[in-house]
Amino acid sequence: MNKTLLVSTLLCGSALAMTGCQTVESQMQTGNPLAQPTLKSTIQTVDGEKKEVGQVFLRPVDGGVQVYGKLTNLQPGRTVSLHIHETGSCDVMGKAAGGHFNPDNKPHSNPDDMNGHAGDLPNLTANEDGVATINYVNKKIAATEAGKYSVNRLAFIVHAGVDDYTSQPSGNAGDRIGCGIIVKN
Ligand SMILES: [Cu+2]
Ligand SMILES: [Zn+2]
Repeated sequence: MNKTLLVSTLLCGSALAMTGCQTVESQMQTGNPLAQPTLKSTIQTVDGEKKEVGQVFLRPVDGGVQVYGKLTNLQPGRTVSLHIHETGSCDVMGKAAGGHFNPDNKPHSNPDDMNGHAGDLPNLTANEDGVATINYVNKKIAATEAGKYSVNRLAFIVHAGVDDYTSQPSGNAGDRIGCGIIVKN
């Protein structure tokens, strides 16, 4: 930790120095490419094997949360869907993760629709190596440790099929094939 950051952090505890505290926080909110992810998830198959099939990170950026990482071990060219589900459990072949994260009681929709589930995310297509990358700014969640929109301790679910962004309650996305609990980085 450099000296400036250390000083700012120490000042955060003082009511007389809130400006210094906000400076550190606002640095994290500006999309600074050096800002570290605050949350992460290791995606595993939902079968007993629990093979690692992806890594996804989350960090606050301007206007939302950057969700970025990759899924691996997919059939080349295959399109799968990914959501944030409301319960941080991968038990019962991923079913224990429940429905899509939906703190404002909205319908399932296109991830860019502000009137849709907070946990909705874009479909991902695997390249010739079976790797699908995600790099998406979700404007409806928080990468904070707690709070109404925090996704800490929730779960990513990978589905075998394509999300049609329309069918209720979950886009007719098919079987759950991967799952990862979201934890503090
Ligand atoms: Cu899902
Ligand atoms: Zn949804």
